[in-house]
Amino acid sequence: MEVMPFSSFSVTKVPIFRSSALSPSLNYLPQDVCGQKFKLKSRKFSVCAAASGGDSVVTLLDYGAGNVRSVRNAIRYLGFDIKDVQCPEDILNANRLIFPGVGAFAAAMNVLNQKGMAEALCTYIQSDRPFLGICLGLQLLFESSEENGPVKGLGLVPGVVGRFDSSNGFRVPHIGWNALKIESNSGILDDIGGRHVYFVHSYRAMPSNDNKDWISSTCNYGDNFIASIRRGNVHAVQFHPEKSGVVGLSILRRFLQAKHYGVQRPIEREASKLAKRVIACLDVRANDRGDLVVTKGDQYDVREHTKQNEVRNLGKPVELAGQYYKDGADEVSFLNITGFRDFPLGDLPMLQVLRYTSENVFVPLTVGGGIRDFTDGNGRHYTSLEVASEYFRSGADKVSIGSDAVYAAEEYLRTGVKTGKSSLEQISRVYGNQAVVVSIDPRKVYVKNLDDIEFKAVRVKVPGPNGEEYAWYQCTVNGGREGRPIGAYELAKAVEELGAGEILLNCIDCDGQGKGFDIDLIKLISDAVSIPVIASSGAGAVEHFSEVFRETNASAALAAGIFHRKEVRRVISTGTQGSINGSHEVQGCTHLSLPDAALAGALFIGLPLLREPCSPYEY
Ligand code: 1PR
Repeated sequence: MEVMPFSSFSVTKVPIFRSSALSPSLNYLPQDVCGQKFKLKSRKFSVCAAASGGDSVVTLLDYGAGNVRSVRNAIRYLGFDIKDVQCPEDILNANRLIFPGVGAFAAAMNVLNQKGMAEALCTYIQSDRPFLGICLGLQLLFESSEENGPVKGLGLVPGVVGRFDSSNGFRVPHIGWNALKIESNSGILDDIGGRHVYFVHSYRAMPSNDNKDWISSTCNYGDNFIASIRRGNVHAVQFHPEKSGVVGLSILRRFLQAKHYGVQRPIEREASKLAKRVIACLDVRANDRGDLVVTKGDQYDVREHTKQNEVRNLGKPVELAGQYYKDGADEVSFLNITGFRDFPLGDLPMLQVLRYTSENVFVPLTVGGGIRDFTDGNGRHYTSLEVASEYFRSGADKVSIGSDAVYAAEEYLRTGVKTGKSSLEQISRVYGNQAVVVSIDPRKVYVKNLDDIEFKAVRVKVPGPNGEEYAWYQCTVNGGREGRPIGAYELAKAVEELGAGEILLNCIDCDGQGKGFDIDLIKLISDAVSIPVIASSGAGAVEHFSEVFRETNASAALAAGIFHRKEVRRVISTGTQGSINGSHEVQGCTHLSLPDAALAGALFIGLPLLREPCSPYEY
């Protein structure tokens, strides 16, 4: 196969291997990382004939750049043990290797180069040893990436990794659930059919003549992009099998067992459009006895209106999260609602909740509350980045920032300067903006005239108590306790610029009321930004979900009370576990074409068909 030259440097092909057992296309590599010209540490690597570890051992390449806990949990859940790569020889000695790339392309390549692992990886892959790259672990196999670059990759697969184009209305990052178009015999995807898998990424590799022999599936998000590649025993996927529920676990298991694939003909099917997500939210706090409980407020008041005035206790966080996962939630969010006043790293139970939950919940987990710089009672200072890192290490895939993002946005709008020091900027720089959600807690303020207010206001569908036709949405901090001089619109635009990857848009007025989402607010914000917006607060009936997806450009809808009160026992999954023939799919800015009734029907309580048939995905 010809290796395409790419703009930043020229590629000269050099023979690396002479083994006739190798696929011819693996005999030549660009002379960057895997060749002689950019020698790393000039070792002579060879793959051990008798690889180490038994059949139940998986070697994991975790170069320490982020959260690979979910991958670990999924591997263990499937009954395999993990051997961590400590040195390049561990790669060469692996029986099967999983490389869950996380973080930024350049940082990952730096680590791989510095540790001599890039060369070992190339050697291992060229020898057609069992390999599975995940997300960045797929991108790194290509020649280069435009992410903060161009930056050279391993150069095993022809092509340049580029950013999704958001100018055509597609929100970047691409976050959510898609079905794939199987392009060739993928082996590990043999059973996937029209089922959805979870993506979260801003960069992607595109199909071309030069890499077409590698491509096993593609997906579409504005452009056609490569969803997976396969050559022999070498696989890599852009999506996250470890976060794709039972379907993802099945893909992982096929790779780990590596016995049953390779015989089935791919099913002809187009890739799906991005599905709207439904997120189950658990507001968590310590009750008056100090136990961490799931609670739920009415307009943020979480205390019972009784003599004792106790915190409303709706159950145990780990149990409820597990239940919602089983019921088909596309994602689960924990909000540590008193995190603004307690120090979250002192709140070890919350970290434990994350650890236990992530052992059995294989869809994305978000955690929020208390992400800010903090000095504890002993004078030890913790940065917000350290707080977030602890959350990621404990199993979170995304963190959500509330109050601190408001302060950062105010500062940015006042000075016009991005200091790079806010929690939002720091965390998104290190973990990527797809890992940072900003949670907005606005309160509706009615006004008579647009001129009465300096913030963006909307004409409301239902006039205010004194006949006001307009309203603006005032941001609050500290769990709604303090109003700030900034509107939700101004905040959303500012945090997008500062590096937020997603917006969780609550509404204090609607919270817990069960009367539906605030459509005016959600339309205002989802039209204003090009990152995904999660509509939150007010869901009380299945129709409210269809309404918010039909009337606004929200990418996801989050609810709490409706699930806790068991009014909708099955989570209304549009993307994943409960995908109903892809019927809820919507693309970019276009609206749901599905009639309300059909969606509402699909969202119906306890509808057993919401789950895919267990076989062949049962364990
Ligand atoms: O400011 O960074 O410490 O973050 C605190 C986080 O805790 C924020 O995300 C904030 O939204 C949340 N929070 C603080 N106080 C409360 C409270 O309820 N007293 N909960 C609170 C926010 C709102 C939603 C809720 C939806 C759906 N809860 O998350 O789950 O409104 O509810 P519904 O479907 O029942 O209507 P920081």
